[in-house]
Amino acid sequence: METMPREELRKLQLERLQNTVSRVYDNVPYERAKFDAAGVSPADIKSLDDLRRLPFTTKDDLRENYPCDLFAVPRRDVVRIHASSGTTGKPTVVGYTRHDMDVWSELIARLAVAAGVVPEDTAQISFGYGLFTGAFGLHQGLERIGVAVIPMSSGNSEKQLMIMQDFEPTVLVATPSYAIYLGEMVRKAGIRDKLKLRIGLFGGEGCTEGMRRKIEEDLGIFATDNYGMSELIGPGVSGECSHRCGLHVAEDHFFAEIIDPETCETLPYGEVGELVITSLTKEALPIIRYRTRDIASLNPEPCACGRTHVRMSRVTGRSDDMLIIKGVNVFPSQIESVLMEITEIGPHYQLVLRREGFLDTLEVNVELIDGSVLEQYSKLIGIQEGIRKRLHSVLGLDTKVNLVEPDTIERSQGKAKRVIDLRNA
Ligand code: DLL
Repeated sequence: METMPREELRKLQLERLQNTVSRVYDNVPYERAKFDAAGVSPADIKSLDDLRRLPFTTKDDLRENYPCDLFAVPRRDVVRIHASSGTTGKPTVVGYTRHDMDVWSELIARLAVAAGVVPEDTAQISFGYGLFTGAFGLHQGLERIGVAVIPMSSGNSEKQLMIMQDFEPTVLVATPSYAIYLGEMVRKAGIRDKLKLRIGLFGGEGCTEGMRRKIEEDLGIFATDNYGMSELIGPGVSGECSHRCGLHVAEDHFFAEIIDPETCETLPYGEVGELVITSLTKEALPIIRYRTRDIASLNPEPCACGRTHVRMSRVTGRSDDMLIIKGVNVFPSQIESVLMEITEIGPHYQLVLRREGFLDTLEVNVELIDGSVLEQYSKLIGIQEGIRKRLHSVLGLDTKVNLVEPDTIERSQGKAKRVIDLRNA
């Protein structure tokens, strides 16, 4: 499936799309009403291009149908329910049939094998077990390969290190921000040589190349970036192979488009925009044209690994986490890239937005590696100014840079919350 010629793949996608659209139309009244309002029916889908005629699905559609009204199968066929980690209001709820579970495991197994995981490996899963799809998703997929799985969950970092030394896992599964925290603890404890870790399967949030390098150095691993979202299946939508030149989208199960988030027009391959994904095989919760809000681009060229599925760039931000400061569009990942180049500071930072009068200000709080610099005024000012100038040239925006003591910025055990927006507080 992963190396299928693209022509053949497109035929398979069309067949699966037609099937999905019919199932949605027949079984989900809310979706049928949306199709009817848009004047389109399953019979109109004669080619993959016809997909553009179908209405989008958004997080609001899921919220309006809370908890399970978008399910396309009766409850007796549902074997698992997860929910997204919504920060406000009710979570969005997602369901799986036995077949969905089987596909999910297969997709995770693919990602792990693409990263170099083998049956002899042992994996420490440091994603939080619960409604979040990350832990269970990776768990099932790694078991499918024959990996010995340690369901560690997140948190209790001292114990994570103990298990890491005693059970000798070779694979670490975590969010990049938790991995950076664990890596830092490993470095401080001077136990890197005692670990057998060799591969990191990371995902659930973005991570710049600079951040990845730091994690790899601290833990002595090779790490891949894996993308997904609960609404579509969870992890398993796309992931890097060992060549690490884009994330292969599992195109036999998902159809990916990039749209202009303003006009909603589909953009050609190569252009950057909002990722929109249609599930092609999901049974319990099939999703048509889901607006992920994640910003990326697609590359259909075959990869050196031989896989033919389209590669997605790493996600550079979400259209809804783009900060607009004094009219300038800023993605937190741009700031992270700048910070990662500076040798005197560590990987922990926080962005604080305030409104002073009518003006927005951006404060960048970042930890020094060596706290004694705080007592060396001219050195401190030198580092601060260097960062401020570099940020100004990249963002075109003035920032206030605060260098703080090591270990003072809150560590994350799941997805990091790096932006604190106090503008409407
Ligand atoms: O985070 C699924 C997942 C778990 C993927 C573990 C990979 C590994 P949600 O909690 O629904 O699902 O959050 C989905 O997280 O729309 C992105 O904004 C972000 N995200 C997930 N993976 C990545 C990634 C899981 N590799 C939302 N890079 C998505 C950047 C990511 N952002």
